[in-house]
Amino acid sequence: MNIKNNLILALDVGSESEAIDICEKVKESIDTIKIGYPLALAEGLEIIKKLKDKFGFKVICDFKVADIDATNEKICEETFKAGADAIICHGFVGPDSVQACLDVANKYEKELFLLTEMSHPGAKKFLQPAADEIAKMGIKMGITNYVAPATRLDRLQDIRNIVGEDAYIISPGVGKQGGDGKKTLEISNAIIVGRSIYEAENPKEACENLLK
Ligand code: U5P
Repeated sequence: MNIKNNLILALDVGSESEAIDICEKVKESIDTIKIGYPLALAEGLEIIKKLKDKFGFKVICDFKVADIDATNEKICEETFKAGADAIICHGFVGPDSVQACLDVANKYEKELFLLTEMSHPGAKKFLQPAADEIAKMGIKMGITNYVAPATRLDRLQDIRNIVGEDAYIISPGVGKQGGDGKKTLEISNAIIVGRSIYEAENPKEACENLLK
């Protein structure tokens, strides 16, 4: 995925009007947004096409898909049908569940991101011990896109070492969660930033400061 300025906006706002307002303010710096449950549950999946049509953005759906294969398939179908360019799935559910997501992404000629280790402190308890194996599974399955944390650069580097330089890694956790954008981009291909942009008094300036 080609992401302008290697910066993805996590648009976790609660309404279409807030979403449009933020997008208007940052559209010069950003061409890729990540939509998760907050906005999708508030406004429905139609919000994907609305934002794509209005701003020409690429949309990554952060639905952290984590069900049995048959259900994952249905979730991915609905998401790509609604216009998503990519979807994020969990890896801990194992290869059959992830393969179902990969098959649907391939069918739509869209992209799948495999979530390895999450960025919050609680991820250390269950997910971190499994994350290297999840990344190895992804490589074995031919997955080229990964999500790995900006909050633990040592772990981000471990995951980079496993998936290799050709893999595309996007990293959440910059700003509010404590991660440093510049250091993260020495390892990752793009950073995901939410609150530090959309909660800022001046989101446009927040974006520009991040890009500096
Ligand atoms: N996100 C994480 N960590 C992960 C995976 C996804 O923070 O391991 C998502 C959050 O759900 C949010 C965004 O949408 O990335 C980070 O937002 P913020 O902390 O910059 O506000």
